[in-house]
Amino acid sequence: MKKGFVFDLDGVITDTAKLHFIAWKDLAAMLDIEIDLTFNEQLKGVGRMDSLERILVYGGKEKDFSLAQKETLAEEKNKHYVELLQDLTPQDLLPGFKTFLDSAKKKQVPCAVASASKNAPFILKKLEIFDEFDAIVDPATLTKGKPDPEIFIRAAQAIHITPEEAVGFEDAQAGIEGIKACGMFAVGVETTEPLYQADLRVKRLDELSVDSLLQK
Ligand code: GL1
Ligand code: MG
Repeated sequence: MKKGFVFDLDGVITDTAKLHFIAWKDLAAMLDIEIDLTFNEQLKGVGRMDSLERILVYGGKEKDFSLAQKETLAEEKNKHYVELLQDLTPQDLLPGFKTFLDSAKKKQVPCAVASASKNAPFILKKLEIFDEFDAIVDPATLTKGKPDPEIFIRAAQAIHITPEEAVGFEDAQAGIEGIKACGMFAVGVETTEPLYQADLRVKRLDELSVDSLLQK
């Protein structure tokens, strides 16, 4: 029996994965590195500095910048990303998410957010669902990023359940791996690429019934 839900944000709650891609693609272009959607799959679920490192390695420029320069580049990407977020409204919730969340809340299922994004609280406020969550893990307090399970373990703790009692929702392969590594039940929200190891795969969350998930 499951007792609580743990959601990734970008690509599960809202389609900000697409905005991250725009901001990273522009930053990479400035450095003469071209990234495409296939490469972007490797950035999904990966935090800001690690994403930048992966882009630099991909472009063969990992040794070209000091830490301070890399921090400036990451800040620049974030500035652009935050600009792209300004127009976000509840209309930008992914289809089916709100219906599913409302149903979970009605049944008093505790819900947490496990996102590597430092912008998660801001985005949830823009989407007008910040108050619906019982916990939001602060990624600044983590020692390891996805696919390490740390963020999912912390999310379960924050809603006072064990990982085995939780269902995790992810659109990134790294996220599914983290969910499975701590014994959670994994729901893969698939857009383009197939997600391996997911216990269930859906296109949108309202394909699922809260009751049947709680019985997993
Ligand atoms: C960071 C990365 C993004 C994305 C998210 C996780 O977000 O920069 O590209 O991978 O983590 O979905 P942020 O910059 O908002 O902390
Ligand atoms: Mg995601």
